[in-house]
Amino acid sequence: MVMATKSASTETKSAPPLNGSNHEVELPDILISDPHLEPVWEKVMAGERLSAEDGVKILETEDFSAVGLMADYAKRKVSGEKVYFVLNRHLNPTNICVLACKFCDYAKKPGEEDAYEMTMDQMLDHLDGDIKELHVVGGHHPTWPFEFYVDMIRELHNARPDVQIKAFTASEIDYFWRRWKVPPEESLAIFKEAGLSSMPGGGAEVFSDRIHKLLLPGKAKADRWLEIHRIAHGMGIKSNCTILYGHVETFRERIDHLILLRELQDETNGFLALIPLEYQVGYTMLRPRHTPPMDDVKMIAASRLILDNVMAIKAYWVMLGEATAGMGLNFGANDLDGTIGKERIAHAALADSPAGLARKSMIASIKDAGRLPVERDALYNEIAVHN
Ligand code: V47
Repeated sequence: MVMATKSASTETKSAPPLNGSNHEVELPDILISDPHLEPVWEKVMAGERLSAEDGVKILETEDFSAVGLMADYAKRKVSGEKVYFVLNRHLNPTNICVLACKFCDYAKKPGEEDAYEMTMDQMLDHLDGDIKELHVVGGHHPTWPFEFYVDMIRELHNARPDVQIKAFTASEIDYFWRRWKVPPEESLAIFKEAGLSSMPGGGAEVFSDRIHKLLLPGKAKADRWLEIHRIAHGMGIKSNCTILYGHVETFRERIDHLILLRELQDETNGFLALIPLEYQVGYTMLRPRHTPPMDDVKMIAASRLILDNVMAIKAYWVMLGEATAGMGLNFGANDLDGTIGKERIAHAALADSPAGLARKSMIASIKDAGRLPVERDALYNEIAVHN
């Protein structure tokens, strides 16, 4: 059953405390040159919820330093000087996909040049070194049976029970229903029993019927994406959430998307992190150029300030590049994601970031931003603080 989502509300109410982590933070003295930001800062100082209109003002302003300081204040209240990272690998088992999303360079049709399907041994090879998290996301394959995915999770888990498996976007879980008639409650229970630990946040794109019609016909819509995460959270499966920005969406559509995520988080408290995904222009070229770095960091700041109930906001270096991601750590982000290994989705769209980073590069980037690197697992349990 598809459940109706509430429309993005603009009401003002207080932000809820975040999982017991409320750091004492001195109020910064912010010199605001854009008068539109003054009421926004008043609300942030008072711990009041921002409205959709406030969010749009943050994206529109040219007063970068004020926005950065506001978001940094909100971030430090949540996690102090800490910036998290995880030793992880991305596993993309196949790029063969029945969908044809207009922003995606990764998906291929069967038999097309560069289409691939990994063997189980190739998948198991991703479990190398001292990784703590395996991120598994792939195409919506036309013929791989549901049982193959269950075996995949079981074998990966049995090979390395110490590695937490974060697998399958809501869009893939929806596809298992559409293709194999396995409802989300059932597929998630089976995957959990086989060793799945949490879910990634992909497939959300932008929660807007206009964008859905334009860019992702046939893919799970907003209501369904949110419903599947609601089900997962109800079963004790934590998840992440994303927004894909920097293509044909409006600022208001971005903020409405964040507010729908905030509403679900109020209900379930099941989201661990938001990852704002910067559109990689690649060959799809919905826009001629990447989002400029200053707009990327404003998007991070807006995410932090609107999503007052989600602990981690990631500066995803794979899509932003290391330099912009480093700046993001001063605009409200408190997570650099992971070491990744061989990532294929952004790199198919010509991302020019390196294929993977080592633990020492993650630590160096976080220290360069003046922050405290904290190594975590997939569920944000702290493993080591690197002073
Ligand atoms: O769902 C596809 C996006 C997502 C492009 O949960 C593109 O921790 C930009 O969701 N430009 C997959 N984005 C990546 C993802 C993710 C990444 C890192 C961490 C987590 C997490 C999740 O990539 C897809 C889609 O939204 N995508 N094509 C593109 N050209």
